[in-house]
Amino acid sequence: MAASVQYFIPIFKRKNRKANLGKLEGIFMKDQNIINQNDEVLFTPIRVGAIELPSRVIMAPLTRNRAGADNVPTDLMAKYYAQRATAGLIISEATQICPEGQGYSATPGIHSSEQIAGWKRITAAVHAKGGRIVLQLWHVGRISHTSLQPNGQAPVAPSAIRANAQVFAAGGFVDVSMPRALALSEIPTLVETYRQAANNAKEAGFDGVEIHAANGYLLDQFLRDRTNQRNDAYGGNIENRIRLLSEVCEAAADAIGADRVGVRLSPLTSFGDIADSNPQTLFNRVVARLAELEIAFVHVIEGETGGERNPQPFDYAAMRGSFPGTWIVNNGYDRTMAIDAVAGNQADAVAFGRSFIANPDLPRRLRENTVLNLPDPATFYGGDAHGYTDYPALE
Ligand code: 8OZ
Repeated sequence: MAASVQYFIPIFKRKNRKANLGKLEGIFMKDQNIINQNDEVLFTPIRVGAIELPSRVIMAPLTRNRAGADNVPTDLMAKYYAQRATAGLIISEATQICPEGQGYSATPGIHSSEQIAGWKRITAAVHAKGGRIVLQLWHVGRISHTSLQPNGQAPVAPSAIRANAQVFAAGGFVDVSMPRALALSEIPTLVETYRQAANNAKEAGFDGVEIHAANGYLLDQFLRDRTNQRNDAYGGNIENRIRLLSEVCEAAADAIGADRVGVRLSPLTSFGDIADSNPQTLFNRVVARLAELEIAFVHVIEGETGGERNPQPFDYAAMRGSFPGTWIVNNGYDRTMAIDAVAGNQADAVAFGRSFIANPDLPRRLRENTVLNLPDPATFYGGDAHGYTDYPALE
């Protein structure tokens, strides 16, 4: 905290003091809320690899299940993302890199020319509004059902271990299917699929990619010892379990530049029936490897995804180690928590999920400390414009 005050006061002094005081008084009188100088810390610019952000308020990736036929992104999705273009950075909803990577109905892909064309309309709409957007690259691994897989085949995973989890398929929620273990010979093809997806993202006009290695999906399944029981170069010790993520990052970096690649991690989540016997050691090492690869950012979900922030002790500062890139945090942050995290240097930026669903103009609302619309969970997954593009912005 002390460091942040020292950091912020000189900036404050450089500005027109009188104007700032007037602004602060105005906000104070309107909301009966004491605004302190640190509040502006979320609205200082930051460079994330090659991407310049005007603020540290990030839109988290949010699965909304509104893709069209053949998982092509729609014009309604373009409207939704463009409405949120004032985010410092938009991280797109999770997007499958290949048909086998799908685990829920109506999630978009980035593997067909129609999907690339659909995303092009979205990136153009966001850029036209002055925003920035990266694509989250997704392969669900074992979190899928045969009805969502090409030819009704079994989903793939590091090991043939079925998750105690459900996915949303055409008829509603169903238990996931028994996966088959990927053969060693299939792994280079998988890495190439990520490379192609990163190239497709570039072609579609994205500013970069976020590799989804969180929430119990394929790359997370390789990282953790409950789900990865392989005895080849991609399983066993930590170095081997990290290998696939490392190769995927290298391939994406080779395709579009390491300064346009980030990774999302969730060291403590049990989402997707995932677990590891020693997450601290594992994730310290994962981030050290990502630092060697010089990727632009790490985006960490703290605690249980969408739930308990401290389910067990964990040292996030140790996980961050000496990672020199941007550190984005996520999971239930409100305005005060976000300001404290950035001002206290626990994070460079904060990703907001649910509050971005309900508030297309969230950055402005956080800056002015005004009331937030409440999200309606009944319209999160699937449906039409209702609960998607009809949340009001401030006048
Ligand atoms: C909610 C519903 C379906 C998928 C994640 C991609 O948790 C998801 C997801 C979230 O990362």
